[in-house]
Parts: sequence; C-alpha cells; structure tokens
Amino acid sequence: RRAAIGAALSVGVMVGAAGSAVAQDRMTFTLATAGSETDQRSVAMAQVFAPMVSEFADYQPGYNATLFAQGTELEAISRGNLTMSIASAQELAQFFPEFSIFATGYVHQDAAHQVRVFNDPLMDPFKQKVEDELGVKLLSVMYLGRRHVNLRQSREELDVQTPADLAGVNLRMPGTDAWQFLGSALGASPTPVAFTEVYTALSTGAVDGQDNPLPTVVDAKFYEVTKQIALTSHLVDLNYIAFSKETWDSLTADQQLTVQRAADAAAAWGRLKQLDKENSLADFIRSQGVEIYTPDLEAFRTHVQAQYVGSEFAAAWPEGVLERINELGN
Ligand code: KDO
Repeated sequence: RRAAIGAALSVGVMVGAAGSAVAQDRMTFTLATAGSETDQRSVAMAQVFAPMVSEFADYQPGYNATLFAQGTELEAISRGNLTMSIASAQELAQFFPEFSIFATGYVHQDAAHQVRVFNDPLMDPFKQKVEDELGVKLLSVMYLGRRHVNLRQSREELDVQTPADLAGVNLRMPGTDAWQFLGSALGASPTPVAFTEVYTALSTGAVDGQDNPLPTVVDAKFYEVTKQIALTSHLVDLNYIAFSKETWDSLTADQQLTVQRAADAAAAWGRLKQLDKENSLADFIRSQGVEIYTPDLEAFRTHVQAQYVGSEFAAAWPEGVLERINELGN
C-alpha cells in the first residue's frame, strides 16, 4: 500500500513538473569520457548506474573522447551541453587551483583513503564551490588506480631506481598544469598528449613513456608498445562522477536520491573491479614481454613531495586540508 501511494505521488509530481496530463518526458543523461567502453569505470556506469536510473532516464555514454575532447567535459556540463563526465581533480584544478591537492603525488594512500577523504566534511567547501561556480555536482569518487611509470626502453637500456634516472625521459602526461607538474616532480620531462593519442605516440617514439595504472596499460594495450613498468605508485588516482547541477535541479527529490545512489553504487562496484584487476594483471603484462619492478620508492616519495613544498600549487591549498587528509590515512 505504501508503494502504491509512493507511485501515485511521484506520478503526481511528474504531471505537475511536465505541466500536462501526460507523463513527464524521459530524460537523457549523456556522459562523455576519454576512457574506453571496457574501462572499468565505463563498465560500472553502464552496468550499475544506467539500470538504476532507467525508470526516468536513458543513459547515453560517449567513449574515447568522441563527444568532447579530454579535459573539456566540465566546461561542456557547465554550458549545458553535457550531463555527466568522469572528471579528474587535475581538470577541476584548472578552474579551482585548490583541487591540485587531490592530484598531488603520494597524498592519497589507497582506494579506501580516497573514499574517506571524499566523504569527509573537508570536501564540503570544495564540492560547494564547484556547484556554485561551475554548475557541476560531484556525486561520488571513482578509483582509477596507482599510476606507474611505463616506458618504451627496456630495463637494460634504462633502469629506473630514483627520479634522477628519469632525467631527460620524455614522459607523456595528460595535458593540464597539475599533471605536467607531477611529471616534472618525478624527474622526467613531461609532454602533454591526449589519452586517445598515447598509443600512437608510444608506438612512433614521439614519447618515451606514459604513466597510468596497470588496468589502463592492459585496456589501452600500452604493453604492446612498451618494455618496462617501474612501480612508482606516484599517484593513487581518482575521478569524480560529475553531474550537471541544472539537470539535478530539474529532478524530483526521489529521482535525485536515485541518481545519488546509482552513482555511489557504480563507484563502489567499479572500485572493487579495478582493485581486482590491479592485483591480478601483472602476470599478464609480464607475459607480454614487459618487465615490472619496484624502484626506490622512498627516493621517489621524498623527491616528489619536496617539489610540491613551496610550489604555486601548495600555495592554493586551504589551510589544514593536507593535515586532515593525512589524518584520514592509515
Ligand atoms: C590519462 O589521460 O592518462 C588518464 O588516465 C587521466 C585520467 O584522469 C582519466 O581521465 C583517464 O585518462 C581517461 O578516462 C582514460 O582512461
């Protein structure tokens, strides 16, 4: 009986919102990502998010940056041309420099730490600002994984133990300031290349290497065009499920709750899948002729962290936030 009343009420709301006697038009949630269809975040959205919102919305993903170029998605949402994206902290830092704290090397410790940080009140002013000034709601945090240095050179040609070993290495990093800074902080010479161009850049030798988590190395087949991975774990990388505030405001309270739950469920499902892949893919990559080894992590951590101290990035971090993030760690 409760359910029947609930259904009647929501039909009533829909009729009211549509301003006519017929049921409200279905909505379309369009998502743009540079990721592939088989990327676990894409799979999570298609298999978990989409069915959960299917009562009132059709989910329409555009993969491989076919809808919008990598890094332009947030602006597209802001302008009302896109509903959703899988946004990075580095992209948000283009608008709000303080977001670089979440894009800084060796800050997040693992997937669980990312979730604790995202759900902590420390995030509230960050989320609020993005909502107020960009018209974008950050619904949930997705796990991309531990980024490592993946090179064309064999280990015999270049054994990466410390940042000094990356001197002069032309390392592809995504194209924003925060990413490029991280590349320099690792000791390399960073070059911006869009994700969809990385395979070609590696195969032609336009770059010496790239950095991404193991599941991405497999999904994008970077193992075909590289010879080694130094497990630097320099960034435990995340993405936010970004959603148009305008679309959000047009939803009923019930629909908002459903969208929020669907985003959280997709993020949780994708996180487990990605962690699982991360833990099991090394053997496959090795079988493809790529050497995987652990460099001097202390040397990398110390060097990378030292580059951020006193940097223009650190100057934008609100007081106490780094300390709070560290408190939420292990
Ligand atoms: C990349 O360009 O290396 C990166 O991993 C950056 C991430 O923030 C994310 O956007 C990702 O690409 C794309 O979704 C493709 O996997």
